Amino acid sequence: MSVEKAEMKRAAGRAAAHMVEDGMRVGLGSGSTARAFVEALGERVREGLSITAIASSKKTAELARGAGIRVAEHDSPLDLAVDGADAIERDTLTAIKGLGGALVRERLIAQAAVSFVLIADDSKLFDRLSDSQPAVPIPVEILPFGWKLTHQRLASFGNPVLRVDARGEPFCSDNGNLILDLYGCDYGSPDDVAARIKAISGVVDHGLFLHLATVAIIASPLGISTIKVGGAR
Ligand code: A5P
Repeated sequence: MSVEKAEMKRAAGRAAAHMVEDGMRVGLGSGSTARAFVEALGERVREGLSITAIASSKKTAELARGAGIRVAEHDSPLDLAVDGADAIERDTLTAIKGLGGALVRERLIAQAAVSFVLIADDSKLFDRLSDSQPAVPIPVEILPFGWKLTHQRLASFGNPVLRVDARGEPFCSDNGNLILDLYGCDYGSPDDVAARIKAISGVVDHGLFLHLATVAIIASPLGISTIKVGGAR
């Protein structure tokens, strides 16, 4: 990652950390931009902010505890959740998430939050989600049981590729599942595609995050901009 990109992620993380208020229950995303948020939030906690956090991955939970943030079970609604994204559509704030492999818990957290905020550098922002193709696949978490059959069913949407880890072994999510990265999906109507993918037995969840984010904090070399659903700034 370039120094400039890392600084943009830190700027977005800091801006989101300033949205957190005393006493809040806060959802923590996963990935490098969410990490910047957790680090900035940790600084505020060390300065006296009192919050309870819910982490979307084992890695984020470890990072948060290390930063001095209290991490609890996900058992009640959240005031705010902050997470990164792989692609964000400017007007709708529809996002593709899950290249880090934490999409199931990320959605469980986003859905429980009164306000779900996306943070990203400007390379993640697209006028239309389809403009992010073919670079950004839709990650789909699936059960290991019968996975080849699930793979076959998903092939009617595009080209599903089994994700592997650094050793070339099938990637295993925090939930013990596999991930298929769906390339070349034609999702003219993302709602329809999302519903049809979710309806396949064996699919646990997919990375299309629709109608969840209310605000996106986008960092560019020029600074921070805040985008609301509908494109308002
Ligand atoms: C994790 O599963 C993902 O949803 C991440 O939020 C997403 O991949 C963005 O990650 P970066 O902030 O590292 O680009």
